[in-house]
Amino acid sequence: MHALPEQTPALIRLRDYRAPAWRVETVELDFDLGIEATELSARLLLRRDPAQQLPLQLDGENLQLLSIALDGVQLPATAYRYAGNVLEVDGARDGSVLETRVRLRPAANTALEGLYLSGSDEAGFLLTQCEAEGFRHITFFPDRPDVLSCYRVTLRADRARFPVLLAGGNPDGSGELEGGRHWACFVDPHPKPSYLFALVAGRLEKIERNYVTANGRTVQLKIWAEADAIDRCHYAMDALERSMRWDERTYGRNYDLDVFHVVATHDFNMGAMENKGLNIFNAKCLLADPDSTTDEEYRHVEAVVAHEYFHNWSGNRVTCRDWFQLSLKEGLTVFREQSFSADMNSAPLKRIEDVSLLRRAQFPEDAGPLAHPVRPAQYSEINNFYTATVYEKGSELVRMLAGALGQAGFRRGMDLYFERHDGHAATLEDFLGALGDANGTDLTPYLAWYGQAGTPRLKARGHYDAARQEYTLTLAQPAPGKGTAEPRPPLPIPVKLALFDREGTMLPLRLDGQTSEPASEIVVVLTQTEQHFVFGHVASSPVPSLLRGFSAPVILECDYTPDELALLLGHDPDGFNRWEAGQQLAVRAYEELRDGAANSHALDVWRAALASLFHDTAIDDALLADLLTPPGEIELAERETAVDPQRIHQLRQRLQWVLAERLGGEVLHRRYRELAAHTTIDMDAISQARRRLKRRVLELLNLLDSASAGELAAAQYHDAPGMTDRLAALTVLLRGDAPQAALALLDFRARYADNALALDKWFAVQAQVPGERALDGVLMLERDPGFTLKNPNRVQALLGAFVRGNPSGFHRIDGAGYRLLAERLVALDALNPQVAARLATAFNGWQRLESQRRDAAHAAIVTLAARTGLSRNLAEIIGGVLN
Ligand code: 0A1
Ligand code: ZN
Repeated sequence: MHALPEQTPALIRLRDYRAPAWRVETVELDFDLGIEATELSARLLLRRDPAQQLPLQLDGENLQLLSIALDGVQLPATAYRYAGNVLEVDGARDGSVLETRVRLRPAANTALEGLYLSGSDEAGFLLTQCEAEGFRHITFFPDRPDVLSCYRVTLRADRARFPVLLAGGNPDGSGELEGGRHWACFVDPHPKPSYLFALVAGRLEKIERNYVTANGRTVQLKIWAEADAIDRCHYAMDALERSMRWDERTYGRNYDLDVFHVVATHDFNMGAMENKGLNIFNAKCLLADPDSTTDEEYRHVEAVVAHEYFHNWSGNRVTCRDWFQLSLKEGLTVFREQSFSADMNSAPLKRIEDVSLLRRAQFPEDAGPLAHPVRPAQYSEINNFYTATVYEKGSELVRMLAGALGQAGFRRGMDLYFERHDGHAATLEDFLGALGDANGTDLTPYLAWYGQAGTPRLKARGHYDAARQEYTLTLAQPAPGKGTAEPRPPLPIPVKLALFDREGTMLPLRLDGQTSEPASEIVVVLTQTEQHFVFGHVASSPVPSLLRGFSAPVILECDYTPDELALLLGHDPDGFNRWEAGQQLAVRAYEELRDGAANSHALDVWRAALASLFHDTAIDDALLADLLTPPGEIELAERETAVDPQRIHQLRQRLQWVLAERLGGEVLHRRYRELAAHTTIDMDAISQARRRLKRRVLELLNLLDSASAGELAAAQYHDAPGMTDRLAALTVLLRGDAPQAALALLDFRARYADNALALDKWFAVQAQVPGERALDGVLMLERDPGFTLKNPNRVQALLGAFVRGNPSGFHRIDGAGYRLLAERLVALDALNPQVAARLATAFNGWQRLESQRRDAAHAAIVTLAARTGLSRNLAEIIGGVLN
């Protein structure tokens, strides 16, 4: 029915997996580094699987082959063929040594995959990105994660141009060469897949610290950045040390090399990369200082540093058999990071943040044409599968497993997993097998979660029998298999729950047939389509608090009354569920506004409950800020069928206005003044929480009285001791269309003229101004000298913020937003297919738009799909969204 992209690329399928016919035992790489041209020799010791009589085939993309020798003999052109990104070599045996020499062009590599240049020809540095399939852009190799090899890497370069030479592993000598050149050698004793190879070369500064591991190894920690950024690396160093200690304490995992390098670059397609011994970070996930980094970004830096470090075990020591198992390392590592961040900061706030992200990014992905299981069954371009589903939903699955085993049981399971699979490439079955075996339990029912797309629904219904003093909770998952070709088994859904009486007191829980002491919170696991759970000795009709801490990644449907939700919002000691009750209540209030309901009971209950919490001195400022924030526009859109993002924006604004009005201008002003009186630049939890609440109060005031909020914001902007307060004030000025906004924008632009990461916030905040006018702003900002399509962070800051972070601006009824995106994708795809493909996922969900927008979006996508020469990355996404 729809025009599909010209080239429908070949699909790789999980069920076609075969063990490698050829392995590489050792790799010796010898680089002659240069910006315009780099040459390298690779010496591979080959091992043949005797069971497979296949010719030697190596991956290689865009490589200029200079010479090739097998077992010391130069090969004639008739003895090998290089076509279709595969090099086939005749005559190789088990134990053969293959030597190739190739030439690369790093400065011309705009895709930022393989070996490339970060920064300018004169001042920039060279680096590599190999996950997922970048190594084949560097040399000929069986570039698949189940080929593990020991690496020895020698780097040679001009000393003045490349004073710093780094590769993964331990240093193994360095010295001078003729003509002002020098060399350095690195040996990695741990076998690793090619995607974990990395090198960095150029002019970089470092900060360093010694670290002694729990098992007594002294490790040199070195963080490298360009000279103007090195002072912003100290926070990351502290975060790294905290991560290392935490992994020792929590999982008994020690670091395993003598040196750990971390490098910051401004040119990076993703957040960061866990290369063995040489992590490489997008500067925005590593650099931090109070003047240019918000509190939220500080937390993000800590989280990403931890994530990459934790990969050393979950990903590097135990890696993935194939890319279908990506969540084996990513879901697990996200889970480990989330637990770490919860321990370092506030656990309920972290959970709220993570579940919000899941709902904002993963639920829509799982509900649209790009939906895929946590373990996909097929792909065309693996780089398109670094998704919220693989990462965030993957983490939720690990969280369920950890919950099922309990803390000690999960640790036992993880110990066994690491012990069994250390130095090997594993599967999700291996993971569940180890966790289960260590605990004498069978976790295979959870495999079903990995194989199906879509967010499951969980229906909950309560019935109270006063005569028997019994409360029956009925849980159901709508008939699995409906609408799908193959019948699906029901999923195990762990539901953590508590019961409250109508005064808000938690009740002791006595589950039918259970003999142990009553607890105030228990987990029941729904394993069938429908089950009843009966609780005895319940004196009065209770209010259930379900799915506490978001114990399973499902959409809960429960017909709470607004008063029941208000009771949980007011009393649930589980901070997450308290917030969750408030979110559900806010949705009810929103729906009353939307439907013009005669009865505004939910709205009244919601604002009354929040008004009373606003004066509750026991509540944490940051939690209060979150309670005062209704679900975002993307989440609200998920619940509708003919989506009109502009109307959703207006209704949500109205909802917040109603809340602000109930709290009252006087009260909001007073609270703002109290919070502002404590303005500091400190990073402790209380100071951060104050800033968060101050921002929320100012935003609410802005809805009520934009003139006086504008004055407060202008003052806050100019007096701000740090970025959190400054950016919050700028945002409020722009949203309220305040007369002071223009000056503040000019000031910000000038103040951060030399700080790309801070300038990105200047782009993003303008791209996110709601409504029709945002698009003209984006067109103007594209002409700013600071903007370029060549840098992924700039693209994300301006175009990404617009298409993804500004629904009412992007979804213009005239379709101009869609046409702009389609045009930019064409230009971007020619430079960087990975970044183009990621941006293109903003078209996801177009089918659910109201008809005029849907037609306009469809037309833009079809025009794009009809273009020839799209990358495999972009073609797969565009083909996917049209489905
Ligand atoms: N493994 C990294 C993510 C990553 C994936 C691909 C990249 O280049 C295309 C870079 C990084 C992580 O999870 O942190
Ligand atoms: Zn990762």
